[in-house]
Amino acid sequence: MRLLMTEALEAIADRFHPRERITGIHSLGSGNVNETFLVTHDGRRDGGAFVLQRLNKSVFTRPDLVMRNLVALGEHVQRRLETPPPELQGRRWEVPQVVPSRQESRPWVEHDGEVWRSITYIGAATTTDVIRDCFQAREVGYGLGMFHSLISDLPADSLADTLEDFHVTPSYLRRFDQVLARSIPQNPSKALTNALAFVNQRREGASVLEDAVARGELHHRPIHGDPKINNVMMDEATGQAVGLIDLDTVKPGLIHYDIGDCLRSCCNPAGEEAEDLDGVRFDLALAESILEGYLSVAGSFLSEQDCAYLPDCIRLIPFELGLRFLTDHLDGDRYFRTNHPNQNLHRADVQFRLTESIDNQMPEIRALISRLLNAG
Ligand code: GN1
Ligand code: MG
Repeated sequence: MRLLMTEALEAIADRFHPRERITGIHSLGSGNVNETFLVTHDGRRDGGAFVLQRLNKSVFTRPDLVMRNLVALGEHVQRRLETPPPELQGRRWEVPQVVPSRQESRPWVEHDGEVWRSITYIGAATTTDVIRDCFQAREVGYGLGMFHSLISDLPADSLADTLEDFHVTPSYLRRFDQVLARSIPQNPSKALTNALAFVNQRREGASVLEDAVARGELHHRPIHGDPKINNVMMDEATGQAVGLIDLDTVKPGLIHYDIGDCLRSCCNPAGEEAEDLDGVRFDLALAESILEGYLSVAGSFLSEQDCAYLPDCIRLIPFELGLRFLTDHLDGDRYFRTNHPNQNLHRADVQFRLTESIDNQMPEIRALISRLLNAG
């Protein structure tokens, strides 16, 4: 963690905790959208640390609604935990809570036109960018299942839609077409030519989940929206999942978006920023452990139709993320933060390689899912 005690950051942190008691401000995590810091202090409140975040206002255009969702979610899950579900027996489960600002009545502060908020830090737990083994994979699956279970009775209409068309693949495709039409690349590189061709070969299947929603086969429920591997906190001592973080995208959607996103991020052992594309692959054994963990908690609330679309979401969500990265590359890297010019193109290539690997294993993936569902 990099230490970053600038005057501006200290002044913002002071709006949540007296600055004379703050002992350090470090950058935290590797998010592509918001900017995140860990503030440590010598007080006992919040266990000596809290998370400070600058919300990306061009992505989250209504920070007030993001914060309202966070508060509603936190209150709901706290209530549910008063009578913990049997699957939580003997385990720890934590929910990041909004930390109020010291002076304002609203739970965020503005500084130089930017929106900052603070949430509690889950101590004695860590995240990882690349999965270690099947035990950890099972725990990630359990974590997502527990999260879905705890929010399954939060009425979907009590959550605002803070990111319209998030994970609606046909909308990303429309946007891709618009961006491409106005910025047709001159002398495209081989990588770009291949990526564009990849999208065109697969555009037909992009509406599989939304078509199922339109036919009434799948229904929206509260979801996490971004359950990638490094958003699942693991207990430092036991290695068990203890909670999901990064809750800004919690809103109504399909649980399939979450399952697809979790698998695409965990089952590629080379990671999202893999340098060597040849190392990118979809690992079936990890997928099995994640799904096993997920179904051990969530199996009981999946309908037959929900189950029928599981293989589709596993194939779709990596394609969708690749498409989002590629569109942003063509659009001048305005959405996903980058450190070098072709980073979003390379990220797209990684997701497209993963999609190919999934495609090549579709019969095995279908067989695996039927086996797990029949066992449950
Ligand atoms: C973004 O900011 P971060 O890294 O938590 C994105 C996700 C992508 C992810 C890929 C709001 O999440 O949808 O899957 O990058 N979040 C948003 O790393 O677009
Ligand atoms: Mg996120």
